Amino acid sequence: MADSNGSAVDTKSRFVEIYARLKSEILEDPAFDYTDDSRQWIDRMLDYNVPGGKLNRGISVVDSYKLLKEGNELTDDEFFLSSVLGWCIEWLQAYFLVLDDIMDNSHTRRGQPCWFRLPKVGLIAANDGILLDNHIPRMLKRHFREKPYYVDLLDLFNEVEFQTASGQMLDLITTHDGEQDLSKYKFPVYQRIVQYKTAYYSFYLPVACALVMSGENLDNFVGVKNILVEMGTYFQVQDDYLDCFGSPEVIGKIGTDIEDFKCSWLIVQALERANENQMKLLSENYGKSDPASVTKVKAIFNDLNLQSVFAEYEAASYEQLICSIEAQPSKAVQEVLKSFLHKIYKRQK
Ligand code: GPP
Ligand code: MG
Ligand code: MG
Ligand code: MG
Repeated sequence: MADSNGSAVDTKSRFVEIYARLKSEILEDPAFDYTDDSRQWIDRMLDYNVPGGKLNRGISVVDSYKLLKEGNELTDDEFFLSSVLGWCIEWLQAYFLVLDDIMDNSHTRRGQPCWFRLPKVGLIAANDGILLDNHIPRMLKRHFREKPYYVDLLDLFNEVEFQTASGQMLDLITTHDGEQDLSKYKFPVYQRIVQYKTAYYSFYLPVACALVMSGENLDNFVGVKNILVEMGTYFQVQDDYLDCFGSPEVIGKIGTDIEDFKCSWLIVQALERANENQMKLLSENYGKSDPASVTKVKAIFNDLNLQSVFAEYEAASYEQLICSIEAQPSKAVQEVLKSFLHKIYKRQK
């Protein structure tokens, strides 16, 4: 798709170039007197964990900011600043993923071993996560300190990070309920987990960054926030679906939701549809790490036709989202939301 600053490919390559500058600013941070070894560690840790994803969240800040300016070309400074905010979200994502992979006992991420799986890393990854998180306010301070909206940005990142960690807590402690009684995994329980652990940081945050940079007051965008939370819920349903039915070579990670006893969208749907015998088999095999149990659970998911249940959910979510988006009064805001939705609709990874 062409835009006022050239093609989407061009936006992506300009966005990617900015990473090197932000990394070197971190490696030259005067607040810490780096040794050669520690500088090398951070350099490698950042390259391994920050830039290798789809970059949808980060680039969405730039795309959204452009759309909010309604066709006016971005100055180099505006492109750079919106990209810094985009990279702050990618840093936040790297921080969450490094820690999430430890908590979920995962093996691969973005087509390579999870960071903590590397022999020389192990639980040093926990501290690397803390450092990734600490880099965010340092980047914000360096580039936004003089802006009238600086405090709003800090507040936004703090609030969203708190909501995500709270959602992650729900994701983790809900498995205790499921272990006691699998039938506790119902849709409203699921919805609450994913709204907090995924939707705020993945969907609301990029658009909110663009709005703040455009001088808007976020209190006036509650309707937009609700739509983005709905979109984020749909995105996590896709993530849960791909955890079981996606191909690891395409999604870059091997699913662990069944082994981890997660309250995932698939188990919630399965429990709504299972007969007595299937229910018994699910109770016996869900949350077990041996491959035979996982195979039995997947067979029930297949027998219950969850692939078509998902296809229907996907189509219905899309329709509903488009309908809510078109009820938004501002055309520019509609475009921001539609462009985000089209990035994820029917995604395979
Ligand atoms: C996605 O869950 C949610 C996160 C990555 C947020 C983690 C938040 C923390 C505070 C650590 P997921 O486990 O389904 O993601 P994935 O499938 O990518 O492992
Ligand atoms: Mg997780
Ligand atoms: Mg995980
Ligand atoms: Mg997942």
